Amino acid sequence: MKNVIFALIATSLCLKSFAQDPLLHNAYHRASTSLNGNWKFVIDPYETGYRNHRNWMPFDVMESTKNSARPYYTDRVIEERWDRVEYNFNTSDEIQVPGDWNSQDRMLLYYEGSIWYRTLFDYDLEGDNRLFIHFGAANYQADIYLNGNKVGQHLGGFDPFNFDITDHIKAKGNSLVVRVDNRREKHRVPNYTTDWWNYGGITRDVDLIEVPSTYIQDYSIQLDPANPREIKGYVKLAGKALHRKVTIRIAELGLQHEVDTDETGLASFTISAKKIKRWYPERPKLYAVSLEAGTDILKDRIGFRTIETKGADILLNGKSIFLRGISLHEENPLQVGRARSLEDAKLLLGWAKELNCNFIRLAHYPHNENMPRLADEMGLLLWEEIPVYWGIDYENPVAFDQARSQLEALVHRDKNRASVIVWSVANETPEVPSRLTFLRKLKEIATAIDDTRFISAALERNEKDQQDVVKIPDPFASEVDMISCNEYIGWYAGLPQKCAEVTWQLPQDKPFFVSEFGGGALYNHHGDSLTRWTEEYQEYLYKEQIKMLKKIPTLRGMTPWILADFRSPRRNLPVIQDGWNRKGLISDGGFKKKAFYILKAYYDEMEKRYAYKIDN
Ligand code: GCB
Repeated sequence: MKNVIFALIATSLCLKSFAQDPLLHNAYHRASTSLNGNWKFVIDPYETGYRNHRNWMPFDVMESTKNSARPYYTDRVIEERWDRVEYNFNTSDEIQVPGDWNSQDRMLLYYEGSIWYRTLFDYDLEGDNRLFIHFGAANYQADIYLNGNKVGQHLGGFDPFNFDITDHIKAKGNSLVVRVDNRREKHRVPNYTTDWWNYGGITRDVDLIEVPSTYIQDYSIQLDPANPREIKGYVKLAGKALHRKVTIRIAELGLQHEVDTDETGLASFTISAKKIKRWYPERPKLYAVSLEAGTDILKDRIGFRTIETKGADILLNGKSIFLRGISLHEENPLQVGRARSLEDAKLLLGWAKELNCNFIRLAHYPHNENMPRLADEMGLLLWEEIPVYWGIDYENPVAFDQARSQLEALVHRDKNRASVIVWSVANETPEVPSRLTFLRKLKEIATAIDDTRFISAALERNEKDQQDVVKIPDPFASEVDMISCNEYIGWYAGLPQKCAEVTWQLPQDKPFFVSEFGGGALYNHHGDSLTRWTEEYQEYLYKEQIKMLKKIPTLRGMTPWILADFRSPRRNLPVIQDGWNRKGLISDGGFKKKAFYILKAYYDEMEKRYAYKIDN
């Protein structure tokens, strides 16, 4: 009992002390010093550097409970522990940051556990400026130590996080140690089972970001959906002097607007913007926007548009649109591993453009910020999603907290991207009673930060009874703005001709969207149209699916599964899969399969059918 109480106290202290600092909005455009490069690493499958070998407690939690009058940091110099006898970062091997570890060393291909990283750097911090360390993402738990002090912990594999390290930085010889642990656990989000590779490591950029002692922490600048001739927004300062003047400028429109923040650093505003050119996929107009608060000047590129539903229609700037989409994972199949660069994003979005898409589903977790930034530039609308996927531990508040923080970080990061129109809170989640409350709360959280976009989730159809009338019995369907459903008629359910036998029964007052359909095909594997895994079968399936979907009057878009073959440890059929999910329209070698052209032809047709005139 004593041990349990000790563990509970320790855990709560730990949670409090290692909470991360509020995210810097638009870290993307802040002047920064990159810490990317080759870092030293130590593999630690038995957690020798993290837990006491006798009582399993993490060392830093133990340290934090010794003297509660002090901040809950560990005094222990992590590296001393490591370098003392059995480990030595200096003589260890190196690994590339950013990058997943699985693709960098054959020995780590299936590794799920802890790895310690270390990099050394010098830094001259000016005057009373503050310094943050910013991670694009690390999968899943990251514990960060600077010069032996624990500066924070982050949970969540795909969302950005930052810590204020001003109090720990030195001019010379800083040692940054990061422990990353990618175990799959019951209370994590996602938990045990996913149909994608659990790539571990520091998978996105690491940057040092220096800001003045008072700085712009957050802002939102968008067209007011209720009055699209006005820009509506807020700005939030953090730091020493919260009450001050902030200037918002859009030079191209001759707009300059001043606001005074209150004592909490917050100011909201509306700016008249009658001459503004709207953002459309066909004309992705972005404006250079700048915010100025004292010496803190932050620049952004923002597109202005509205998005709403009216009955079954989706209206972009008041025009009815059809979402010609495709799903994609954050993987560049040509280089294998987690995509991490702007070039990777260009390759994937370029392929989607070749398919004549105007919409992408970034499945099944927040992707690198390069994606929404590039989508803004290229004119692609986006569905963004968190990994509330399959069987989450819905009863557990710890799991909810991790879903919540990932959603908050995503919405916070991308709320000024014109491309993003959907926040999806779940994918194919089983109908257990606690799950509905879980999803409802997530919906509220996203809407509280940003109420201008659709809330959706990839739901399931009535699969078990295999009836010929297809419905979406999920009660969450009545709570989303766009009813979205994954269906594998013709692949997991029957042969492609099954598509001709079913009818869909759907609510008439909301847009219907197919978030997944598809089937596997190995590139250049040929046979007749009823032989699974051939390109011909996949082609036939796409033809039949499209014929079926065309009959649904409320259909306003789709994101078939999936743009390119991707790696998954669940997919081990020898010769055909060999660790790859083969539902891609493009192979792991970058070659287009036959079904690619079927979908493209359909999208060409839908583009004409939904053509509109851009008049503003
Ligand atoms: C699904 C999942 C997706 C899988 C896909 C498949 O329903 O949402 O993550 O990869 O099916 O290939 O079975």
